[in-house]
Amino acid sequence: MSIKEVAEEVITRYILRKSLEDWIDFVERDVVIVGAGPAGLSAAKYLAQAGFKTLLIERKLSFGGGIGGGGMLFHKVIIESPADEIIREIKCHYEEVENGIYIVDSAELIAKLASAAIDAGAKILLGVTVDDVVYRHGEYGGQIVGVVLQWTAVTMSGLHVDPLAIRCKAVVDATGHDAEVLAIVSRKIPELGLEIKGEKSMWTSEGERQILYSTGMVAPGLYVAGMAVAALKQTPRMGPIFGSMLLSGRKVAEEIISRLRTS
Ligand code: 48H
Repeated sequence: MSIKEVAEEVITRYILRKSLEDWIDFVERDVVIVGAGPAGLSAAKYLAQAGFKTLLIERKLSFGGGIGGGGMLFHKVIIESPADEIIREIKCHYEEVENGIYIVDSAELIAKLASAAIDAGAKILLGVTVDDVVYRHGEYGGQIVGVVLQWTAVTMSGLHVDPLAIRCKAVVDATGHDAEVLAIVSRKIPELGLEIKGEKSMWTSEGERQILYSTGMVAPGLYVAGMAVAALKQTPRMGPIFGSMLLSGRKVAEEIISRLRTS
């Protein structure tokens, strides 16, 4: 077997050309989701499935967020009903250990969720950090209309490099415990009235219920899903159970779909 010879400049040329073609397409999106954890991946799957141009931006070079850590690094996470509908949809293997309580391998859940989002048409950018939003103030008040991006490597280096921005109709904060996008908005756009109070100590069932209840729009153009909801609403953490994360992603997608279709 002879392996095809590929010149170095050919590799460079195609990577640059094809990446820039994609980036030019990313400049205007229907929805930008920040954070490729369980909530962000689930939201991306449902939004892309509904035909919306969906971009998922992840700071790290891998997706899955907190799923990979399982429960204290043991490689399993719990899912409870009705989120089993979602794990069946993405064809993730599971075992029902008690009525309505399911256990899955964390690595498989990451892979199947990401694959479902990508197959539905969502684009995922790794190694990119959202470090601000784009904001407009008009006659009817303020609105988030985009996000500001920087390479994670640049943010880590401390170099002063001005970022780029992209425009979208909806931004979802799915950044987990720190609710990073909401924290930026709370600091820089106080007139939107967002305050990050921080999550409460563990109370699994109440935490799961309240995440789902409070998922949705928090300011015009800005939505929250997953653990970021707990940081905003000061609701309890829940440990390594992921039903509400998956359902929160689906709920935020449904709300955005319905708002964008009627606007
Ligand atoms: C780009 C960013 C930025 C940024 C962060 O932490 P996650 O897994 O978040 P969720 O809400 O999908 O899931 C939470 C879950 O994993 C968890 O922690 C639970 C259930 N905890 C319970 C408990 O009791 O502790 O994923 C967020 C992702 C991560 O991959 C971050 O790297 C990424 O967002 N991210 N990406 N720009 N500014 N900030």
